[in-house]
Amino acid sequence: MYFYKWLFSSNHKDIGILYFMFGFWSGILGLSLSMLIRLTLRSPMKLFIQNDQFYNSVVTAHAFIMIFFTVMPIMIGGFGNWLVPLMLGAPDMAFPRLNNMSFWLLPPSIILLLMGLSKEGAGTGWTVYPPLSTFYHSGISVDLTIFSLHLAGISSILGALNFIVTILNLKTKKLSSDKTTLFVWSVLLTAILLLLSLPVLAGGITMLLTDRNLNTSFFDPAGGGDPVLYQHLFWFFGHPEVYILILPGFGLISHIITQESKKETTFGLMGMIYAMMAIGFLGFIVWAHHMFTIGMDVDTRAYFTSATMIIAVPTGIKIFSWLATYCGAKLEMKISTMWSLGFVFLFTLGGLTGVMLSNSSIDIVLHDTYYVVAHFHYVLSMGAIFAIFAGVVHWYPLFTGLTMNKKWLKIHFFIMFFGVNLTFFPQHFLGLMGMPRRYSDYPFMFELWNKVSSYGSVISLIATIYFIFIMWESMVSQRTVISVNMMHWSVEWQKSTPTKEHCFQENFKVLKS
Ligand code: HAS
Ligand code: CU
Repeated sequence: MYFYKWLFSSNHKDIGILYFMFGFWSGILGLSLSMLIRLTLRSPMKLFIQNDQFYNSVVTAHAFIMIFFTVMPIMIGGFGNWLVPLMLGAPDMAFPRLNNMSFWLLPPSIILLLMGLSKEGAGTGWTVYPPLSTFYHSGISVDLTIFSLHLAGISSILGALNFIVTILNLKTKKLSSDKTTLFVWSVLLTAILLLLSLPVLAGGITMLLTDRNLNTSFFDPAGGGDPVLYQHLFWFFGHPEVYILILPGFGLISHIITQESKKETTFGLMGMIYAMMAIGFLGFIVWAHHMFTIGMDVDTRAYFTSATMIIAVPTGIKIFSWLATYCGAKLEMKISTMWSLGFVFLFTLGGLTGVMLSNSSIDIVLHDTYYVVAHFHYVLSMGAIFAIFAGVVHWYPLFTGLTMNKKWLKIHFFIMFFGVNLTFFPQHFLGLMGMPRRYSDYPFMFELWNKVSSYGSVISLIATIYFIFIMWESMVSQRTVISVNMMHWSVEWQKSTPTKEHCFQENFKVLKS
């Protein structure tokens, strides 16, 4: 039965498609929540969401949905499942049924999250710091959110195990480590990061759960605990998490840039691999740059500042290697070229503001302001999401057997580029003016840039609707072409997309007529 095919599938391509559809759906949900935020902030005096607890819960849900249910499923679940076995020459993932389970843990997880939102709401931010998340949230929303994270965490850990085993064991004999493609490397390193960081989050939120329900006091000074312990546990996960969100994107961009510049590999292939390893390693020893305001002693601040700044070196190696890959190539402004160049430019902007924030003394001023919000949206909305768009437009024909209208895609790119920059660039100014994050109201002096930002978000919304239209059009316009092709034409059309079998046993021989 059709329904069974999707429910019980152990085919990496089908599961990849499921991840894409799930991630896309959640992305629209996350986008909708962001529109509620921007509608509220378009002017002072809370003219849209008037309940502060609800406003904060929307912010929290927006972050969780975008991180755990959009970027991670699409990049690792979607692109990872689709491309890793193909790039390894493996028949499928090492544990195909575990792969199915990784995916199907996500829908219950997001349902728990949304149940939390529909009660009194977890107005804690995605960091879920106590005591706000303990004493000041007495309902069940925070518990539901914790359970949601448990499930999403198990899903990711199982997926990570699967990718590590697949990559280490299932590659064809000839693939030495320098022949293993950069996307596969990026997924391997991401999986290791996931495996080492998620259990720490799981521990932290489980301790929070017992503090809330079983009278422990890990994070309560009245019982000998310390709320700062939670922050350490959270950020020991949280900082590697931001590289989990971007490393697979780095992998995608490397492939696209290599192909679009018509070269065999990126410039400095080994440098790229070592840079990703260095980013992954350094990502584990910089976590307290999120906690400069807790009252840290000066030596610790000096250490975390310097360690954080070092990450600019391997990241810079990647940026300049991408540019060097493009160097000398005859650039055709194809649509995936545009997204990849957009990625390199805007991710760099976001990275540079990160280096600003890594200065502990500057961060005392900028922490919890919109400057931080601008920083992470440049690396996420314009880094991770641009990488996803680059990958989607690049591999859409492979994944679906369809092609999208190239001219429209170009227009979409420009609308989106304009929209996200209009949304997030002014937030740097708001941050420098001192506007704090996670409030639904603000003084009138912040009105102008908030208005501009809200208009920008509407432009990004229009771009997204336009993209949905382009995808829809690709499906309806090519349905007849495909059926004609399938009857008469070349051999690839005789297979459905994705192919029913796990993989071809041997390459097809295409006979020229
Ligand atoms: Fe970040 C907060 C520092 C990369 C995501 N980051 C966040 C948050 C998120 C996030 C989500 O040190 C908010 C969390 C929350 O809810 O509170 N971040 C950095 C640094 C880097 C960085 C140094 N972040 C990312 C990536 C993310 C991400 C990637 C997701 C995809 N970030 C911070 C800090 C905070 C922070 C503070 C805490 C702020 C606070 O107060 O809360 C680096 O990995 C960036 C490296 C990239 C570059 C660009 C390319 C490099 C070139 C080489 C030359 C550059 C040099 C630097 C030599 C640097 C081109 C020159 C420096 C100049 C300033 C000109
Ligand atoms: Cu960080």
